[in-house]
Amino acid sequence: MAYIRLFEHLFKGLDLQALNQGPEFVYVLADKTVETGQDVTLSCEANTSDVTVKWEKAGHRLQCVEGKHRVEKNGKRFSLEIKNAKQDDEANYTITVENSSGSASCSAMITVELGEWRILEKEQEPMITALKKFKINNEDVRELRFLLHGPVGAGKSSIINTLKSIFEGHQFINCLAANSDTTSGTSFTTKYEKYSIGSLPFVFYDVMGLEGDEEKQARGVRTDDIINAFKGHIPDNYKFREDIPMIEEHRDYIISPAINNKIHCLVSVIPADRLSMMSEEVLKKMRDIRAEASKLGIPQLVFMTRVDRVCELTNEDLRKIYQSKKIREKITMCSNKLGVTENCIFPVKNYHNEIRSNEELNCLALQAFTQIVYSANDFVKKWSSIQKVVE
Ligand SMILES: Nc1nc2c(ncn2[C@@H]2O[C@H](COP(=O)(O)OP(=O)(O)O)[C@@H](O)[C@H]2O)c(=O)[nH]1
Ligand SMILES: [Mg+2]
Repeated sequence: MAYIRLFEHLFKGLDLQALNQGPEFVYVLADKTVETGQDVTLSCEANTSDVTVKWEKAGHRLQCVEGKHRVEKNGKRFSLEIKNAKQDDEANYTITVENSSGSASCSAMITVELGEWRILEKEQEPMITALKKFKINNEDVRELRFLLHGPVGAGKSSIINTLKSIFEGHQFINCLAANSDTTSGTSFTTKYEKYSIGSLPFVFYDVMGLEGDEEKQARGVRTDDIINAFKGHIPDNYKFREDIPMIEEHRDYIISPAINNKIHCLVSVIPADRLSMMSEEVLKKMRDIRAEASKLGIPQLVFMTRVDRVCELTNEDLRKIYQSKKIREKITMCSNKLGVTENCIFPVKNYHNEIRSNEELNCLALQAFTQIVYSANDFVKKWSSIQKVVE
């Protein structure tokens, strides 16, 4: 009995179990998400303090930087503090505690979210009011004309639905948009049809989608027809033909188009969730069309749709869209594939299964819409000054 007491006395303060079996964690590290610039601490607790501690970042020994990392050991508790988190602090961190009887490890992921990289307007009313009051800077122009262009199923018709829903006060879900299941093969739109937005002086044309694979190569509106549409040679309701372009000899060809017949802004529509799968054929056709628009001085912007399908953060809360790394990456990818600067790319989410009006969704669409309205207006303004010089 006396021996046992002596033994207990000698090893007082030490955890016998840990000595025999090696250390174990009582609390493990937890994953943390932090905004850029914030401090973050990972901590855990073992069943003994008699250990040496090693921290690793992404499988390599952590190089502690002064003022950046602080490693602490306080009895059985261990922590790693990272100050002023930056993108390159995002990693999996592992702690290993070790003594002569063995070792134990646990890991956690630190995710560093981007700060807001663009501002999402919070209120729709000021934008709606400004657009309702909007006056075109060229008295010869009755309405600003936008051409929506992009692959089948990109969400071109849905953009029109979304804007109509905002300005006409009720939902236009699926009255123009195709069902998701039917968008893989054919396009819904073949006519050069004009869509108005309430009684505003803005109209959209939604041209038949592009198809890229070998068999369907001929599908979609011909590039020469789209260029003729830019220039104002194509009349409303003209039914595009895949085999024959609209030519001067055609009875409906507008020979001397006025500014009112022309397209004032090209909107390329790209589905965020299909961007990486888009064929080089389709992308080339889109780039060619953009190059033609550039020659004619037509402003061009990109609406990147279906953003809710590529980012869970955005899907759950659209207000976080401009903090999303995934959306940012898609914008960069889109910029590289189309050769457009990132600030010309606007992510949008369309109404597709929502029943009620949604202010965040509207704000995102209105910001993008406002941008194309101002770009188109600049184009017609420039046109009117060119006309004056000619006269
Ligand atoms: N989840 C989601 N679905 C969308 C969005 N925009 C369009 N869609 C759906 O995508 C499909 C194709 O859209 P549609 O407007 O017909 O494409 P279009 O061929 O370019 O006119 C339809 O089922 C739409 O409901 C969006 O922002 N999010
Ligand atoms: Mg359509």
